[in-house]
This record gives sequence, structure tokens and C-alpha cells, in this order.
Amino acid sequence: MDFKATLKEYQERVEASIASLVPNTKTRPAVLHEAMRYSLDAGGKRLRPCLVLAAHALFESKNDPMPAAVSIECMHTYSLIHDDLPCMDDSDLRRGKPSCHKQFDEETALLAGDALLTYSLWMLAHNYRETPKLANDLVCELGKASGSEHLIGGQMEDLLGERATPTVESLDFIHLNKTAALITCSLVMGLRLADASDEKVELIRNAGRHLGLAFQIIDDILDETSDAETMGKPVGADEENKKMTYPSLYGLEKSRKKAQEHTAEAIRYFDEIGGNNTLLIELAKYMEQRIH
Ligand code: GRG
Repeated sequence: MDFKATLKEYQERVEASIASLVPNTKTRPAVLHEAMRYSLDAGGKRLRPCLVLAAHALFESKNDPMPAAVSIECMHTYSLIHDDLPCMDDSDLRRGKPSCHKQFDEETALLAGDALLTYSLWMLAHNYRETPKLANDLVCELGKASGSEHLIGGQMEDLLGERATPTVESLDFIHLNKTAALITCSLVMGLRLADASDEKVELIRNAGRHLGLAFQIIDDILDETSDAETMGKPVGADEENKKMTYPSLYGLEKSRKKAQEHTAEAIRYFDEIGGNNTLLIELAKYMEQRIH
């Protein structure tokens, strides 16, 4: 299998489905839909939707995974819009472009995020209404993963950590919830759409936890090494940067080792699940290779 070509094809199909499934400026209020589309179209990697599609492709089924893939990208995009707001990270840029509240204004960005959040859950209930158990499972999975015990809870602990001395335990909590929860949810939704057994769903939940942690550690390493390279200073030398990351806590070498271990664990679970698992395994390896 040509892994990169398949990934590109998935990304293109996701982009086309976003264009057809999410309201656009023809729908009132135009500016709100423009802001939602602006952030959805701002150059994300589409990792979570691709994971939905790849997990769905593990086994044969009649269900269309695309509404779920778009739904989780809407949820992810809402979290990024809100994360950039002045009351949170106060970021002017997202993926090298003005963040939503800079391109529009704070009120519009807040509402665009709210609208993407509610739309993502509506999409699941609406598009899978002919298969009520599946619709229920998907709404429960995404609702739980994005709520106060996971995504929002991770964000809250991150904020609390900035106000106090963060601990190793809180770093793991933050990343398991801010990052791994939606990655796990993508895999679980894909597998539910493939009509897989609860036993296999539990295996992919474990894979998601490891893949999510690996993804975050890799993201931290790439951030740290590119900052250091760009600014001509040794890694970890930025005293102004108080945010706790894996490299700041463990150093680069140990962080690389941790990323490798989590990737290997994720692959072990993908192996155990079986089916057409080559794409998921290649994707996990590809993510990990970027830090060497
Ligand atoms: C505001 C409820 C709320 C949550 C915000 C997503 C988030 C939580 C914060 C953004 C900062 C951050 C580092 C989050 C960890 C998850 C992560 C690495 C997000 C970026 O995901 P990518 O790299 O993004 O998949 P793209 O741009 O490719 O879509």
C-alpha cells in the first residue's frame, strides 16, 4: 500500500465533505458561517478525521464514516478557536494565519467555536438517525471525550497548572485529556462505524491512549527543537516559557524514548485488533519518525 497517497486521498475527501456538510455563507448569519469555515479551512492536518476513516476501514461495513470524520474535525476546530482567545492562550496566530478572533473579532470567534461544538454533535445524531444505536454510541463517545472529564477538563488543569507549580502527574492528566481523548475518540468512532465488537473497541481505546500520548510528546519535541533552531539557543533555555512539556521535564533523549515506547504500544494494539491495519500502523510509525 502507498501509505502517503492513501493519506492524501483521505485528506482530500475530508476537505470535500467539510465543504458539503458544514453550513456556508449562503446561510444566515453569513459572518458566523464564514468564521466557522475560516478556521475549518485554515490548513489543519486532518489527523482526527483520517483516524476515523482508517479505523473504519479495518473491517467491512455499510456505514458512511464521513459525517463522523467531519464531526470530530468540527469539535477539534472549536477547541482551537477557544484556546486562542485572549482569556485562554491569547494567540494571534494559528497555523501561521491570524487566529479566528484576530481575523474576525472576539465575539464572533467565541460564537463560531460554540456553533462548531454544537454542530458536531448534531451532525452525528442527524446523519446516523437511521441506525439509532450507532448514532447513540457516537454521540456518547464524542460528548464524553470533549466534556469536563476529558478535553475541557484537560484544558482546565492546564490553566490551573499555569497558576501553580505543575507536577508530572498533572502533565500526564493534561495530555491524556487535551490530546489523547479526541484521538482515542476518532479511533473508537471509526471502529463503531465498522460494526466491530466491544472487545475490539476496548483494544483500540488502549491504542488511542498510547497514540495520543506519543502525538503530544512528538509535538512537544518538534516545538522545542524548532524554537531552539530558529532562535539560535540551546534547547530548554527559554526561561520565559513556563509551560511544562515532556522535553522540559525529561529532556529530549528521554522524551524521544517515551514517544517510541508509546508508538510501539499503539502498534501492538493495532496488531491485536487485526483487519486492514496497515494504514494505522504506517501512520503511527510516520508520526514517530518525524523526531529523528
Ligand atoms: C478550549 C476546550 C478547549 C480546549 C483546548 C486543543 C486545545 C484544548 C488546546 C490547543 C493547544 C494544544 C497543544 C493542544 C493539544 C492538542 C493538540 C496537539 C492540538 C493540535 O492538533 P493538531 O496538530 O492540529 O492535529 P491541526 O492544526 O493539524 O489541526
